[in-house]
Amino acid sequence: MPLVLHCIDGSPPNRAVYLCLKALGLEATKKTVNLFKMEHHNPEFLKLNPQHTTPTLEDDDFVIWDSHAICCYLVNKYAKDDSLYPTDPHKRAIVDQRLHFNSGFLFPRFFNISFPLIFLKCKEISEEKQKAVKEGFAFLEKFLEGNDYLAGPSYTLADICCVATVSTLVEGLRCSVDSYPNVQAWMKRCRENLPGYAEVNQPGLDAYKRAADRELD
Ligand SMILES: N[C@@H](CCC(=O)N[C@@H](CS)C(=O)NCC(=O)O)C(=O)O
Repeated sequence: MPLVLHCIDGSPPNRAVYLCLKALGLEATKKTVNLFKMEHHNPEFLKLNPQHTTPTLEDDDFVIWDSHAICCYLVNKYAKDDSLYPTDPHKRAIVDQRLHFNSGFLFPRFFNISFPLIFLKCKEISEEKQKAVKEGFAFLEKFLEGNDYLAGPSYTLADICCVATVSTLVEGLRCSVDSYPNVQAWMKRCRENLPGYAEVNQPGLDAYKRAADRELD
């Protein structure tokens, strides 16, 4: 079971996979893909993933990318129980909805701010982009009504994937969650209860924050 993860610590979807590996008690050999040096366009990497995104996972000769797909694959193949990704169709559908919410709604709103800021040195974060993030936080606030976690009373892949994005918006890009008490309480719960949060989410998040601070200060 030699898992190899092509990754970069600062990026939220990469840290979602780190959190998933921790929650499953799995180890992967990390191979850093330095996006600043355009290593994701190296021919060897493009052979693995023509879409040139990190994270990309190799499991023997099987290759899969997209953090959500990777996390689901890891649980389907290696989990000892279904707590992270329930097999009950209704419970799984809710987790899936939150995963698609992160993939199709929240992360793109992070990316719209992050890419111009970090890679194009465009320091202006427009009102419109900030409003788009707040819209995402408002939805999360609703999802969390009556629930400790995004898909029910215990953490799942939904929390793992979303918290990697949300923590980067809040701590890295200074997006305020002051008006979203459920989101604030959920972030605290994730920090305290997701296995390995301090070990595998926080350092990459801190590195991202340093890079963002250089542009925002
Ligand atoms: N939906 C994808 C997003 C992956 C993504 O955009 N990764 C960025 C880093 S945050 C990347 O590697 N970008 C390089 C590129 O798109 O060329 C996922 O969840 O894995």
